[in-house]
This record gives sequence, C-alpha cells and structure tokens, in this order.
Amino acid sequence: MDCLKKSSLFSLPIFLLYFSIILSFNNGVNASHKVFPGLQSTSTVDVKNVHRTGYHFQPPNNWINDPNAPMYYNGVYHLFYQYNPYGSVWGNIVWAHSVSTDLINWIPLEPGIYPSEVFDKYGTWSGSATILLNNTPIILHTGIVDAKNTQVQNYAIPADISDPFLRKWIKPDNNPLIVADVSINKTQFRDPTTCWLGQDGYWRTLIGSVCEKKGLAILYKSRDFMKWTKVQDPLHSVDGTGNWECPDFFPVLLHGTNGLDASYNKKNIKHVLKVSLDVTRFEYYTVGKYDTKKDRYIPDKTSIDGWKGLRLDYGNYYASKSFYDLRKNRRIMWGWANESDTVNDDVKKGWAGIQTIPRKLWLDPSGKQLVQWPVEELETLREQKVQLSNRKLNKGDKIEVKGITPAQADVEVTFSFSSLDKAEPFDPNWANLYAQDVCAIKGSTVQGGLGPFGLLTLASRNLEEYTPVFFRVFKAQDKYKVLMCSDASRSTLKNDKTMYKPSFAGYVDVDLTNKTLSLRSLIDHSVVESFGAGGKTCITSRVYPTLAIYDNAHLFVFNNGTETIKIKSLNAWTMGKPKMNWSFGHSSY
Ligand SMILES: *[C@@H]1O[C@H](CO)[C@@H](O)[C@H](O)[C@H]1NC(C)=O
Ligand SMILES: *[C@@H]1O[C@H](CO)[C@@H](O)[C@H](O)[C@H]1NC(C)=O
Ligand SMILES: *[C@@H]1O[C@H](CO)[C@@H](O)[C@H](O)[C@H]1NC(C)=O
Ligand SMILES: *[C@@H]1O[C@H](CO)[C@@H](O)[C@H](O)[C@H]1NC(C)=O
Ligand SMILES: *[C@H]1O[C@@H](CO)[C@H](O)[C@@H](O)[C@@H]1NC(C)=O
Repeated sequence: MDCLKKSSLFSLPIFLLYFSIILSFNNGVNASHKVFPGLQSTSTVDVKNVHRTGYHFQPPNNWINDPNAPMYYNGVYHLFYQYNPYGSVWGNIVWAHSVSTDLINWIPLEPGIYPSEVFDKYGTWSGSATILLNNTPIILHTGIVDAKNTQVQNYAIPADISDPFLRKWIKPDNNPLIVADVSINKTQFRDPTTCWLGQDGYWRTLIGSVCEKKGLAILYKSRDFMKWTKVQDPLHSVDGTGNWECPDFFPVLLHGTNGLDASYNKKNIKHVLKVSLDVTRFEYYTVGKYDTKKDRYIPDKTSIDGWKGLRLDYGNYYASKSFYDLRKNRRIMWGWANESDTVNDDVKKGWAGIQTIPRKLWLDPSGKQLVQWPVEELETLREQKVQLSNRKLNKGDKIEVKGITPAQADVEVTFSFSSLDKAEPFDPNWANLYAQDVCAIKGSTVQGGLGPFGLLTLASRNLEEYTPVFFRVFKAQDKYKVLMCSDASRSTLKNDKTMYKPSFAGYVDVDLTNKTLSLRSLIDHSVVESFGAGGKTCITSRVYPTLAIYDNAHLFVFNNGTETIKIKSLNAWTMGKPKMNWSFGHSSY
C-alpha cells in the first residue's frame, strides 16, 4: 500500500465529498483530544464529589481516558488506563495501573508505564497485552518520540514475573519495535491490538491509521515478536471514515456466550473488527470473516461498514478494548466514558472520565451483531432489593420505584403489551437520519402509540430534571422498528448552553413476537449505562443533575403511549460501594 505517495487525482471528487461530510461533523478539529496546555497541570483545589460515581472505576482525581492492556494473568485482573497525574484535562499521560481479583474491587498501584526514554519521551499512549506461548505477558503500545507527534510502537515486559501484581514494567533498549514507513502518516499511527498467532507461526497486530480520509487497520507480522514487517495491504480499510483509533479484532463463537482467545481460528466462528472513529467519537464494529490466506477481513453483507454501522454503545463510550478472560472463559470489554460537562467544570470538580462497568460480550444467535452484558461479578454489589410485577401503565402514567437509592442502583425491567397495532408509522425520511436524530424529534414528552415507555432515571421529584431511557416502536413498511433512547436533554437545570446533552439512541433488532421488551440500567450519580433487549443495544449517558442528587434522586417507570404497557417484572437494587483502596500506591510518578 502506497497510500501517501499515490496520486489522489482519480479519487478527488469522492475525496471532496467525504471531506465536506467530515468537516460538517468535526468543526475542523481533527485531534483525538482537545488540548488545553494551560490547564494540564492545574492541581485540584477541591474534588467535587456530588457527581462522582459510587461503583464505577474512577481514581480519586484527575483526568482518565482509554483503558489499556486489560488482561487476566495468574489469578489477577490488570487494568491500565491513560491518566494525567497532574490535572483534570488531557495531558502528561502515563499508564496508571490497578489490579483486582473480581473486576469490581481494585487495588491501585504505581503507574506501569510512563514517558522516560527517547522512544517515548513525549507520551505513552494506548496499547494492548498479549500472553506469549511461554505464559508471559507483553505489552505493545504507542510512544510519542518528538514534539511533532511522531508515533512509534514500543513494548514493555514485567520486571519480575514472580510479582503477583506485576508492578514494575521494563521498556528494553531495542525499542521502538515498529516505526512508520514512508507510506504511513506517522502522526496517525497508534493503538496496537492484542497480537494473535497465525497457523504460519507468525504473530500479527493491527495499528490504527488513516490515509486521505480512508481509515486503516494496518497489519504487521513477526515470528519472534521483536522484528515486525508490514503486510502489503491493511487487514481492512474503509474510505471516508477518517482516522481509526483503538482497533480491536477478535473471534466470536457462532453459538454460545463463551469467549475465545485472539488466536483461536476454527470453523465455528466469526470475527469482529471494532474501531474508534476519531471524527465522530463513537465506536463502530462489523461482524465478518477473517480470510487467513489473504490476511484480510471481510465484513458480512449484513454489517454496514461505516458511520451508519453498528455501535458498541450509542452514547459516551470510546476507545474500548476487549480481552479473553481465561478464568471464566469469556470475552470482556472495557470502555471509557468521557464527561459531558465543560472543561471548566472538569477543572473545578478535579476529575474527568470513568471506565464503564466491564461487559461480557458474545455473538447474537442471529450472527449479525454482538450482545453485551455487565459482568456477573457486579451483582455482588447488589444490596436492598425491590420488586414490582404485573403493574399496568396507561398513557401518561408513572410509577415510582421506592425502597432503594435511585442515585446508585441497578434496575432490570421487562415490559409487555398486548398488541403492536398502535405502533406509529415510521417516516420514510427518517431512514436517512441517525437514531439519535429521531430520538431528538420523538422524545419522551412526545406522546405516541406503542411507547414511549421506560425508566425516568436520576429524576427530581417533580421532574424538573430526569434522564429518560425508553423504547418507542414504529411500524415501517415491512417490519417494526424499535428505537431505544437515553435522552440527556432534560437531565440538568444547570443553565449552560455549551453543555453536551445529546438524545443518544440506537435501534434494537429484536423479535417482538412475544410482545415483550426488556431494559437494564446501571445508574450511578452521573452515569446511566443501559442495555436494551438483553444487551443488543447499549447506551451510556453522562449527566449532571442539580436537584436529583443523593437522596433526592428518584426513579420512575413511565408510559406516554396510547397502548397500555404492563410491567411484567421489575427488580431494582441499591448498589454498594466496591473497595478501591486508593490510599495504597500512588507514590512515585
Ligand atoms: C498527517 O496527519 C496530520 C494530522 O491529521 C495532518 O495534519 C497531516 O496533514 C497528515 N500528513 C499527510 C502527509 O497526510
Ligand atoms: C408525557 O407527555 C406529556 C405531554 O407531552 C408530557 O407533559 C409529559 O411530561 C410526558 N411524560 C414524560 C414522563 O415525559
Ligand atoms: C417467546 O417466549 C417463549 C416462552 O417463554 C420462549 O421460549 C421464546 O424464546 C420467546 N421468543 C422470543 C423471540 O423471545
Ligand atoms: C489499604 O491497603 C493497605 C495495604 O494493603 C492496607 O494496609 C490498608 O489497611 C488498606 N486500607 C483500607 C481502608 O482498606
Ligand atoms: C465527550 O465529550 C463531549 C462533550 O465535550 C464531546 O462532544 C465528545 O466528542 C466526547 N467524546 C469523546 C469520545 O471524546
């Protein structure tokens, strides 16, 4: 592939078209993170706790972003993450490190990787872990070598493999392992994946990149993990999608919910390629086939390959990374949920960013999409429980769920209805819109036929503030379309026009034969993570109520459609606080 050297004359009209689309989304900013040089080392005066999460992963203060190199090794889960030790905006990034035996309670350690050598002096960015055949872990990650943002791929290994927590990591002198050749834009060349071993005995990794607006998953091969060569063509690329960050490539079983090691490659599988699209700041994936002879990935015809494609999550969720958990034979994914408030708010509150609850993921029996579900360990935090069943909701009704702490809760509800007849017609013009745009038109206050119905989370008593998570069923020409929304537009009374309050939404590809729809929401002070239809569609919203805080937060179930909805069953729990012993470690940066 000679992307940068190729004449672009032939593709100029297409290029211009994409370019204008990208510009209209992007406001001209084409960097991963907005950079605020003056604020990067502003230390926190006062850590504001009101919107801190109770059971999500979050250090005591400062900025965090991408989860890095998650792995399970010798009985211990490791989570590294991009962290600014000196401030609550992006900058000064090191790899903070925490360990756990259950994915819920964590012990913080000193940073595992931080800038110190010529090959990473200007930054230690994201990367992944691979467990080698001799059962030792190795990390591949991106180093920034100069002020011009030149990116190379480095490796790190544990200093003492007998230390159960793998506290210290070494970056050997033969780094960097991979540098960009002339065909690659070296400022857009990052985030190596977990490596997989081909039948030919070569390790492979993907590196995210872009060339002339074509997103790329560049493929490298190595026999000994030290000497890497670029494969001529990328594993996959898509015109007009812009820069690909944090690619993730893994096999999934055709049947069942078990996970597979990255190198597994037998007949009973498909592959998934996930990329974080820098331009839209969302996570897209396709399900497809990995042709190992050609070393190419081909998405199935049922998977849209681009901005209209499936997203892992339709909300505040980015830079996710999955790993194979040998302990429970499952694939687990971590994702970063950024803040939706303003940079000034982040500086004031002294922290920014959380990791979402780790999710188990597997292929839906249809073979067309993934299913995601919070890891079962989360249920150990469930405390007081309330239950409702067989409760009717007519149009305009709402029922309060009492007896738990709605600001820090886990809610599972199954709705049923007796007919699909009242589903509203789906306007054919909406086919060109994103689900989010349809939700902005048809919100919870717009009465409908079959829906809107769902939960009002983080609600103040008189609904001055609330974040509704709900369904709305439409009748399109040949089928029903189920819209799921998590709408932040009324989430806060804070009068700041610059605050991000999107009506996040996705469609749910679900069989309505049984006339039921289920929803689970993890509510945690400033985050609502929701899973529709057993995890087929997931949406994370970050919200900042001013009234609906602590004990003044309420939870309601509502229906605003003419079709009567029944709460078939509802189980809700107060969630406890995991141990995140933050006084331990955090000594030396
Ligand atoms: C490389 O990427 C940067 C950042 O997007 C861009 O400014 C620059 O023009 C690109 N260089 C080339 C040669 O395309
Ligand atoms: C239901 O619709 C009515 C009429 O638009 C609106 O006033 C009310 O707030 C809606 N209820 C919810 C829970 O959004
Ligand atoms: C419908 O319900 C039956 C009985 O509970 C169940 O076996 C079946 O899987 C359900 N079908 C769908 C599409 O949910
Ligand atoms: C935190 O961890 C340290 C070291 O393991 C231990 O001594 C201390 O008691 C712990 N503190 C809490 C509050 O759990
Ligand atoms: C999270 O923050 C909002 C508000 O500033 C931005 O609009 C999003 O682009 C951003 N998301 C990511 C993944 O950075």
